[in-house]
Amino acid sequence: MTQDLASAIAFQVRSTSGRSVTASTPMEVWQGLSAAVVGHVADDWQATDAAYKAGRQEHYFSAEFLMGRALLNNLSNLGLIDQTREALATFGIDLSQVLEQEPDAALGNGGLGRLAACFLDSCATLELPVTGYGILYRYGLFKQLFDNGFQTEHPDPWMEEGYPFVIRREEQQRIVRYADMWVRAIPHDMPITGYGTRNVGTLRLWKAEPMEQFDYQAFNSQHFTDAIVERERTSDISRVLYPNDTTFEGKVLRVRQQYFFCSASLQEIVDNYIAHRGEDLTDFATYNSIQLNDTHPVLSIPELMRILLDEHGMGWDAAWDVVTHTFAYTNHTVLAEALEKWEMQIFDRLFPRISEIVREIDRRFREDMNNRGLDGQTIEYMAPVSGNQVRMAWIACYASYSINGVAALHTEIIKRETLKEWHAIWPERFNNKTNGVTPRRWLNQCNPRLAALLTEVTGSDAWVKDLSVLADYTDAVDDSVYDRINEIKHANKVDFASWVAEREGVEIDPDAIFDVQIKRLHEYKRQLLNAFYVLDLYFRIKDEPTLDVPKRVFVFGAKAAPGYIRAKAIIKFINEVARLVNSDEDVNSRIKVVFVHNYNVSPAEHIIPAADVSEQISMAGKEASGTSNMKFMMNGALTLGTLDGANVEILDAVGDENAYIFGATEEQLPSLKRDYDPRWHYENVPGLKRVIDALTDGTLDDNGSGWFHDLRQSLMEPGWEGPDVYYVLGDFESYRDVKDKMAADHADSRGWARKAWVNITKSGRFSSDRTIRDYAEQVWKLDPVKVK
Ligand code: GPW
Repeated sequence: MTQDLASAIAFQVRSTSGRSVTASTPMEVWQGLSAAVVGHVADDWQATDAAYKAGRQEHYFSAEFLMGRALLNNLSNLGLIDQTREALATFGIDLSQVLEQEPDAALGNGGLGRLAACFLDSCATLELPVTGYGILYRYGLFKQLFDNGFQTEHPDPWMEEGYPFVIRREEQQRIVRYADMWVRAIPHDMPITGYGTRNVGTLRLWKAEPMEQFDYQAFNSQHFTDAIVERERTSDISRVLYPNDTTFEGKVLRVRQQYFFCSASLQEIVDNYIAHRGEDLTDFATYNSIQLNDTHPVLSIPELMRILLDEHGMGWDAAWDVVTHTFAYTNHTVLAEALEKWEMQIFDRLFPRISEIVREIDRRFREDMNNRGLDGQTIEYMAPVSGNQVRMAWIACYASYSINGVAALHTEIIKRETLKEWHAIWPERFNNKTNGVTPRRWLNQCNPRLAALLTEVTGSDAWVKDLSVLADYTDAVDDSVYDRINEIKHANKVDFASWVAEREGVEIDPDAIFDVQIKRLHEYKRQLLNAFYVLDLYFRIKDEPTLDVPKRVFVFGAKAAPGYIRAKAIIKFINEVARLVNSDEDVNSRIKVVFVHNYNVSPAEHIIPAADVSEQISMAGKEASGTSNMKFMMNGALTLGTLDGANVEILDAVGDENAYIFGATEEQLPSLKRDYDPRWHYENVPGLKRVIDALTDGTLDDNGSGWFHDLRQSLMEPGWEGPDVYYVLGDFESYRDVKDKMAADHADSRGWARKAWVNITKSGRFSSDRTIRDYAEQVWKLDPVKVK
């Protein structure tokens, strides 16, 4: 078998590189091996596609899929890792070196995009007929570098060297029509393998291309450059991922992108329905359901109306009936700045027919609400169109048969506040689906040492497909397992330390506590609170050089949206704190700070298995769920967090003794903030003044940008929403207390390991398999379809 595999790989590598395997570069080996894997699944993929298309299907519409690397994931799902390692070894090639060649497919910003990727993995593993639809961005999320501590952004042309995991399906192209241009949408399919199944699902990513490769008329005349420019204009649509996370940017190109993938996907889904069941689309929703990943794909609602009305001659009421049984909407945030509102004029200009349909939805909505006896003010507030704005979340709520939040607390908040008017009318539409993450990538693949221990303790690898089995072992192990847990964590930290040394040029001690905060940079996530702790600890050690503090490494990873200056200021601040701490011989043997640049999926796979402490410190009520909290838990890191998002449910699963919770609760905050005075905390909480003053007293240098002065102001001076909107000063003292306590507790290594073990074994609820089963049973009404 190894021989067969070896020759299959050799054949593909030679075809890719035009050289013998041994003379090929590691990148060429990656290319060839990846192509061999696609070849390996081809027949099953085709069979799965045919089987899924014949029955009821779920379609997951998302502007983002943060897939990360594909090769190891596929080898693992297909059970080919050992064979592949041996086959490569016959050529003297090291598999792990080949795996590190692969670029991340970073077609997403953060949690929302990565959630979509975990969901696809679970759907394939559970053999559910689900297809993902999105955009094939030529440039993924920007690459982040630091220049003197400042973030700089660089393009990420992730496919430019060739990417075997997407297959162009030229013949299945559709045309997307805008008032000012028509565009070809070319599907590019990625196979989605599942663990221990022959089902292979599909992620379909659309690429925009001009109708004609060239306008030959112009090409042959003096208008050569015009022809090129026109060509660029259409390709622009799928050129780049917008780098905003939880912030809406009202750019025309962004609406074009959204309409582009919605229209192309719906055309295909409707065509497939007709091919199987004929021209009468009345039963469309019996065979199709569409999950809207936030409001980015909400243009699908008027677009499906248009297709049913204009292209299939349905009446409004019949079409609306189909639409309102097709769509389900997931809300991912309560932040007002994320709510998508488009200017009506943009719709008028790009797609006047969609404008017309949206206005008609609005007219009927108002009439409907009037008949229900709602007052004028409420109707105006809820209306799909108001002033010159189209409100995408309101359209989603009006047209969807299901509306869900992504953690229990978040769902309660949207019912009580964000979407309360909708909940009052349609309470039955609301449901919670707490997020999850795939244990394949986030445990089995990234932490092979822990995976082996789990298999040993439980007697089989069944946990990979059913993480809940681990709960039987929470109390069923002895000290020898806790010792193994500590050995594994230590070995992972040694690996991580060498990765950091090579990638960031910082030496860290594997015996220190690794305390990690990795997520997009946002004020509400409060990386600043963490950095203030570090700076305060630095001052404490300087004050009292004999202070007995456990060794610590503080790890950060975060990208800021390029236009979010306050977030960029926080990055600069953390980098300056790192410079101060790491270069001070009085402290740098005890504490270090590492800011991992260009944080992404594959760095996360190196960082998370080595973490002792998982920082989940958002202001309560602001983080809808969080998903890195779940990844850390699975890998035995203890949560240091607020009662926010899914942290609440993690605490519930592990118990008070096995998590470190601090800070104001969502319930307490309104009254705490009513007469909140950050200056009081600044004056009265020991150490806080010194830390805040360090922003502007010359301790730290912002290189004349004025950014640190602005940071100080945002905390101390009354502003539009008041000073210190995210309660950083208010929560500082309780954060410091709990974090100090946590560090002290780490000294009891068996006690710590026991807590880690509880976290690992109680993480079953946070597998995306559980989440997807809940969606399938409760929202999608979808049964598995086993292909072979
Ligand atoms: F604003 N989330 C995200 F709600 O990563 F659309 N990007 C986004 O644009 C939005 C939400 C949006 C995140 C949430 O912040 C996080 O709490 C949640 O765990 C994640 O979505 C997945 O649900």
